[in-house]
Amino acid sequence: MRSIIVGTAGHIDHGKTSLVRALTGVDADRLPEEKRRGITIDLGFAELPLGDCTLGFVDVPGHERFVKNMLAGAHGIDLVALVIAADEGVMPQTREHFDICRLLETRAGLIIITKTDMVDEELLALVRAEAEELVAGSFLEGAPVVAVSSRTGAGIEELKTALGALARSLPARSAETVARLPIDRSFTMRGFGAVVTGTLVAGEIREGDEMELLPVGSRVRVRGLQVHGKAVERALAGQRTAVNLGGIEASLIERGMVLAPTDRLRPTQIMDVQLDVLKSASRPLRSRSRVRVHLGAAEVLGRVRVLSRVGELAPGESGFAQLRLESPVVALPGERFIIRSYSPSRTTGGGRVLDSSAVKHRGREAGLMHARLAALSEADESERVAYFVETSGEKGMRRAELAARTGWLDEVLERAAQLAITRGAVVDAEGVLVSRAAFDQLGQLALAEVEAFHKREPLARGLMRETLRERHFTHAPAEVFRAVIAELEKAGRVVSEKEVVRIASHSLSLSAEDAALRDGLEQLYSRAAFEPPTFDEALSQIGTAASAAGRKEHGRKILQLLIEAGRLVRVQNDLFFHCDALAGLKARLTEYGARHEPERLIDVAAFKEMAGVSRKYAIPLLEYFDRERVTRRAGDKRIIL
Ligand SMILES: Nc1nc2c(ncn2[C@@H]2O[C@H](COP(=O)(O)OP(=O)(O)OP(=O)(O)O)[C@@H](O)[C@H]2O)c(=O)[nH]1
Ligand SMILES: [Mg+2]
Repeated sequence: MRSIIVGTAGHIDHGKTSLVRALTGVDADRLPEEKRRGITIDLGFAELPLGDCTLGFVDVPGHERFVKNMLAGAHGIDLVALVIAADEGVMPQTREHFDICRLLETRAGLIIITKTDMVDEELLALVRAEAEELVAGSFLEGAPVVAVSSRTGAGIEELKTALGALARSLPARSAETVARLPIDRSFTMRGFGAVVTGTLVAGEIREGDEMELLPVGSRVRVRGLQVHGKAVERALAGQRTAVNLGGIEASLIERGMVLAPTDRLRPTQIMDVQLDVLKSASRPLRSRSRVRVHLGAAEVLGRVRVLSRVGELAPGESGFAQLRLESPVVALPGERFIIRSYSPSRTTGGGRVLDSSAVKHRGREAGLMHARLAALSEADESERVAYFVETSGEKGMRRAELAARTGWLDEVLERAAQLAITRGAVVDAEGVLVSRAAFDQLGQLALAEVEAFHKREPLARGLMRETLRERHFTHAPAEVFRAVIAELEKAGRVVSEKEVVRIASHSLSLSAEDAALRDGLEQLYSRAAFEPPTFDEALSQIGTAASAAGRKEHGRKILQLLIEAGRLVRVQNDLFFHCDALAGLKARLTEYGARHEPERLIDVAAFKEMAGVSRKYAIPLLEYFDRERVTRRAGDKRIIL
């Protein structure tokens, strides 16, 4: 069964509540004060089954002081019933409510002329003409105009038929975003605890669901659900829904809070928007002016920053702006909102959220931001992904952050992300999305750094990965670093070996002199076996001019080459052994172990004798073998592993 939400709209006393009663039999004025004063103060609710669909009515107050309450209900409606009393015609809140519906982009509706029993045909025709003039050029142009009297019942049946036809002609709500219930009422029900109500604007809620109450972030449990006054197991998008919540007290819940899936959405205070100022606004909307922002069922104060050179939007103008709110709200791109002046409260405009999690823009960025937001406002899903990912620069954006930023369901997000990747705007760096531009920029920097390193250190094998990461990737997550290097490697630009990265074409071309030095050193250590010289001794034995500091430095680099190639092994600071000597010793250790089963123990004395080394070398060698997991210390002995 389809649920359609119908919101009333119109001037005070024009017969909205009476009409809802004539249609549904329900008096939507439930507060004692409303009954006493004969006016609607806060939202009222009623429903009307109409064949294959149910209309959920949200009855709003017409009084100009309660427009804020009207707004808490108007955001989620599918159809507007614009009520105009035949005896008064179009009045200020007729216009204001109608403006609000236009700004909220209410999809459809109809005009209902009430109190027909109080006027003659001629006056009725006049009001009808006035109504048609009001809506000319808007979404209500050509909409049905139905004349009724709630007192006599005249026209009520025709109205039901018209409502049914409209309801059936409405396209289904888009199902791209996660569940959101902006709360318009909360109260305690004896024996049940906290109950909240609202129009479920997207997704579905099931009994037993764990949910999050935003912006406070409290975890709550759905203990029970009602739709149109009946207990149900799940509520669907577009339904007036009452939720019995466990895990929270009603006194902590306020109108405007949003019930959403846990860990999915994040509250925000700065957003970039597209803004339309009403033609009827009394003055331009200036940057820094304080306004009331109505978004979902919430009302928050904030300041506008118009993103244009003049810094203001004249009545009737549209543009881009940033809203900086004084308290956090839940907002998603595409959501509509209303702006009212701070004092006196008048509806001055409204618009659409483009980026709900923006950063403050500096004044001189206004022009650039204007252009970027103009593009964003026209962007498809994949382009929006590209935009959001780009705003996070080299930090990139994880799927969870993108989900919070868009409100999209996983499959929608993945589809958009894949398209952005295919189109080449975004790179998937091991799960972190980065803009192609930021990714390539990092690649260029890395390449330049490695090239510069080779120039500086022609004898080194390559630049340490860690050094490279610290230089250029401090703001990027590890995934991005690895992906950048991997891509450079795949493209054949660099080779990444263990701890170092080198340019693919880089090869060590030693001069004849250096090669001789290298070979000399290796032979020396090979011959010395377990009586290795210190490095200084080695250099002087080969007969280089080791006294010159520069030569010594150079010699160290050649030594490093031998170490990197695995020919020499640094066992302790200035203690090097030839790899063959160590391999031989390791073989003898293993053999010794086999001869001493099952304990496989060896003490320092036995080791000294076996290796034929002094104590000076025995301990560092054993510690080296410990590190290499050839032996393990056990008291003052070693187990041969
Ligand atoms: N004669 C006549 N009176 C009506 C009709 N509809 C409403 N009224 C009267 O008009 C007055 C206001 O009606 P409501 O239904 O409370 O008007 P409303 O638009 O809900 O008012 P607010 O919610 O305060 O904006 C009441 O005294 C109703 O009895 C009608 O069709 N004919
Ligand atoms: Mg009323």
